[in-house]
Formats: sequence, structure tokens, C-alpha cells
Amino acid sequence: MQRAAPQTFERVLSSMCTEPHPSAREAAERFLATNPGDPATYAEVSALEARAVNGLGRLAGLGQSTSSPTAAPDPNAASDGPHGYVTSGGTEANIQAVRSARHRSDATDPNVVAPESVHFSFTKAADILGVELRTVPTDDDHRADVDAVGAAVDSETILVVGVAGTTEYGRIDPIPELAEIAHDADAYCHVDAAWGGFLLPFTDHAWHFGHAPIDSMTIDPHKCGRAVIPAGGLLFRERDGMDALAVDTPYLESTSQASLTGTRSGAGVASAVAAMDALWPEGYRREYERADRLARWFAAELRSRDRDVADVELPIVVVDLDEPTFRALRDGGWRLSRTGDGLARIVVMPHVTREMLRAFLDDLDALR
Ligand code: 0PR
Repeated sequence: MQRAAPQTFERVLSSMCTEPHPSAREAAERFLATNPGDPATYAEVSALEARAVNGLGRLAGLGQSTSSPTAAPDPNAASDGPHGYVTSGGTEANIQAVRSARHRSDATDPNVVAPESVHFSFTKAADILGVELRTVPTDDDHRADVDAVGAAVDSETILVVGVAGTTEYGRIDPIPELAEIAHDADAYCHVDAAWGGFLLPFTDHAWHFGHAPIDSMTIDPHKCGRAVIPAGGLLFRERDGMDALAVDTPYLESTSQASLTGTRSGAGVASAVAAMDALWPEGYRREYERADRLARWFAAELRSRDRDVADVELPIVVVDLDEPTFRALRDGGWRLSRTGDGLARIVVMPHVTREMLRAFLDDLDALR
């Protein structure tokens, strides 16, 4: 029988995941048979998870300043460092952020207010947790409309969500304004930086814990962090965010567990640490700058062909392609995806090169 092989990344323009960094791949393999869900048995991977959380905290403006991004937290430091864990992905992190807010609030009929650009994982969170998800329109440039969010919030709002790097357009919501609305309503504020979190440190956007009094964040190593799948990240500013998630675990050596899943991927955890050690900050900066240049070049090439292209913010290019063109490109092997409004979306991840995009443009030109 022929050995199964995965797709190559040669024509993948639709994914928010990418080729893992070589050291992430190697670390994942070393830690394949470990379970951070049982820290008393798998102590080594559990220690690595603390380093991963510390590293993510540093990216997100919560970190202690140490020479290595993922150095173990300093027990003598004034703050007790970031709180959180390595999730199975952005979906679990978002579900848990809603769950934590719900447990910490006394609303009887709780709601979550988010822009309509929010990832569909919040629909799952609302469904599972019996919370109302109130999505409000975005502005003309696909960012959360602060007035609309303010109007949707009420005394039963437990969480206001902002997205820092939206799935479709790569937009960054006005996070400080959203945090203010949340706190005026006695609600928590969560930032979903699942995709954008490893790009935004190299921009001047206000998006993280250091820029605004936000309470929690999703930031995924398995997207732009170049870790292996599965490695998502959930961070809280305060310990009680994590404490609200903990359940008793009577027969394990450790007495409580805050994660949603039980057995978890030590490979994801180890690879997240390895990737951050290898790439933070200069490697990630170089990749951000490369992707930014490439996305802007590609957008200009499309415009020069009279294509309607949205402004590029983070490296996602959204272009209007008619249905036959989109189909023909997909049939030609290009992995392309669409926004809810039917526009084509090209995500410029580390595996996307200028040569690839030139080949794509050649195919597009040949269809005329
Ligand atoms: N938050 C945001 C802003 C996201 O973009 C995503 C995923 C999530 C949360 C959920 O993360 P997980 O998928 O890790 O649970 N956004 C992409 C999507 O669902 C993810 C993706 C990844 C799509 C790889 C395609 C792909 O090949 O569309």
C-alpha cells in the first residue's frame, strides 16, 4: 500500500496555519508521548507549558523582562506573571474565555457582545454555554463599530470581544475603546488575537494587555507562531480568570484542572516553546515584514489588473473574483477561500512566496 502523504504548501493560499519551524517540529516529536493535562506525571512538559505561557505573555504585553522569551517565571518578581495555558487552538481558548467570564459574573441571562467579524468559535461558545451572542455591525472598513457595541451592551453583558487580526480581512478592532465600554458595564474584555498575535508586536496598533485594560486574550502558536498543530493560547491578566475554570480532579495527583480538554498535546506545548525560543523577536519580525511587503505587492499587482482589492492591514489580501474565475483557480489546484460576502481571501503565511504569487497571477492572467 502506498504511504499517505499530506498536501504540499505550494498552492495553499487559504490557510492560517503553516509549515512549522524546524525546531518546533523536532521538539514536537520529542514530546509526542507527554500529557500536560497530568502535570504530576508529566512534570517536564508541564514546566515547559509555564514557559510557553510566559512567552505568550511577553508577546502580549504581560511579560516579565528576561533574556529568553520563554524563561521560567521569576518567583521573586512583583507580579506573579501571566496566567493561562496552551489550548487545542483558538476555538478552545475563546470558549474558555466566555466560560471564565460567565463563572465570574452574576448575570442571570448573560450575553456576550462582539463585532460581526468575530470568529465562529464564539457561536459555538454561546451555544455550549447557554449565553446569548450579540453580534453588532462593523464599520465601512470591517472594524468593530464602537457606538454599535456600546448600544448593544447592557447590565447582563459579561464579556465584550474585540478581534486583533480578523479572520476575513485582518482588521484590528479599537481595543482600548472596547475595553472601556466593557468596564463601564462591569463586564470583562477579551481580545481574540488567535491569528494576529504573532504579527502585531511589530506594528504600532494598540491591541494587548499593555495598551488597554483587557482581561483575557487568545493568541495561537499554531498559526503565525510556527508551532505544530495543536497549540493555541489563552491568557488572563489575573489569576482568578484561570481559577474560574478549574474543576476538582479527585483521582489525579494534581487536585484541579482548568483546561477544557483532559488529555492534551505535549507536542503542541513543546513546539510552541521551541518556536518562540528560535524566533522571538527577530525571526518573527523578519517574517512579519516579509509577509507585509509581499501582501502589499500582491494587492498592487491585482489592482494593476483592474481587480477590486481591500486595503491591506495585516497580511491578508481580499479581492473580488467572479465565480467562474474562482472556480477555475481552485480547479487549477489553488487552495483559495472566501469571505462571507464571497470575496476571495489570500492569507500570506510563511509558506507563501513571491514565486507562488507570481504563478497565481500568471494563472489569473491566462483566464482572461
Ligand atoms: N479566532 C480567530 C480570529 C481565527 O481566525 C480562528 C481560526 C480562530 C479563532 C479559531 O482557531 P482554531 O481554528 O485554532 O480553533 N481561523 C481560521 C478559520 O477558522 C483557521 C484556519 C486554519 C483556517 C487553517 C484554515 C486553515 O487551513 O477559518
